[in-house]
Parts: sequence; structure tokens; C-alpha cells
Amino acid sequence: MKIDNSVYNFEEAEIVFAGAPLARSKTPNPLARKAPDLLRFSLNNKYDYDPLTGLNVFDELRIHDSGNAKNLGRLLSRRVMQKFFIIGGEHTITYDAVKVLNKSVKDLHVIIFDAHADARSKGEDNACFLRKIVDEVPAENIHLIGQRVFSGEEHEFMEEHGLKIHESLDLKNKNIYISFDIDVVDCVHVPTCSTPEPFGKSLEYYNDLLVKLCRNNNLISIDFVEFSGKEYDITYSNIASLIMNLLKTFLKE
Ligand SMILES: [Mn+2]
Repeated sequence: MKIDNSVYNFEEAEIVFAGAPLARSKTPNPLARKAPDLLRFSLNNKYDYDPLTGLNVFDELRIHDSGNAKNLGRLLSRRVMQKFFIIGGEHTITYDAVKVLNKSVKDLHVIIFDAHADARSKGEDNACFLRKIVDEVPAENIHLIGQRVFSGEEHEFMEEHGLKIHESLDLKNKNIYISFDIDVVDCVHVPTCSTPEPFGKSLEYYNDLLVKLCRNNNLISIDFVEFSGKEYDITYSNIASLIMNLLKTFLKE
């Protein structure tokens, strides 16, 4: 399945969609592999008209859909000016992506939305990835939002590296990579996230924050991870609406 109107080739595109249905943990949910296509299906059924500019997203933006990438790093290494929308997959893909983009993008800031710290020293890949990111990107360029459950070891790691959890974030004119683990949101809006945690803020809250970050900065790439798949449900529709709102921020009158 492809995103509607993704008729541009990679070189001429300004937006590139890539599925990354990676499941590397020891107990992966094999059905999560369906997530990128379920998300594409949802996105293709959204209104793409933007009342602010009077333009339609699918008519105006030059979109390429790379399908489901076997090697995400290789795909990202071909980036020239494109903005990448990556649909996971487990959170592990963030490390693969940041490692490559941090080499080609100057002063990359990484903003991680997640209910969890994912900073364990041992265990599944997707629960350890923050430690690996700190090896690539200076801690002052890493911004955490929404983390609310930790192990003692994770909390200590964050304090040691000065990694702060922000309520909101006023970054401006930066090159940004956003990682959006859907479990950051109130579970009501994302019932099929892999590891649900209560007490998340609303989808509206995160929508507004993401729109602001995309308007005020240069988005290099954003990933959406930790869908638990199964079948089409409101999770996909909600995240597709969020993505549509972000795409609208790139429309120019
Ligand atoms: Mn999480």
C-alpha cells in the first residue's frame, strides 16, 4: 500500500514516508508489522484541505512513499532536503535513524515523546535505546517529553546526564528529529499501543505541541512507534489525523 498521490520520486520529494515495521525484541508482536499499512490506509481517508492556506496537502506537497524499508539507515543516508515521516515498528528504529541523520545534519536536536525512559542498561533493545542515543548526540540536544514511569536505574541515568523532562518546549530555528512513542498519549486515544501507561496528556495537547515544533523549527524527520497492530482501530485514525495536521504546517500560500 502507498500514500495517495505519492507520485514523486525520492530525489524530487519534499516529504518521504517510510514504513519501518521492525520487531527486534525477544517477544515481538508479529502483528505490529501491519502498522505502517494500517496508518497509510487511515491517512488516505483523511480530509487533506487546509483552511488556513486554502490548499490541499496531497495536491501541494511533493510526497514520496518508500514503502516498508528493510534498511532504514540506508534510506536515510540518501537524504538531501527531504523531511522523513517514519512509521514503526519498535522504538529501536529511532536509534538507527538518529545515528545516520546526526552524521549529515548540523546540530541535530532530538525530541523524544514517550511514557517511558527506555534507558535500561539491560534487556530488550526498545527499552534501552536512550542510552545508545546519548552516545551519538550531546545530552543538551536531547529533550524528553511525557516520561512518567522509570526504574531507579533509568532515573539515575537521566540525572547523571542532565536529561530533563519538559512540560513544554520552546525550541526555535533548530534542526529537529522527533520520536513519538504513541504511548505518551492518554491510552483512550491510542488503545493499541504496545505498553500502555495511564495518566498521559490528551492527543490535542500533543498535537498542539508538535504543530508548534514543526512551525518553529526545521523538521528533519519524525517517527511514530510502538503500535501493537492487530487490526485497524481508532489508534491509527488518531495518529493519521495528527500526521495530517503536521503536513499542513509545510503548506506555503
Ligand atoms: Mn514507551
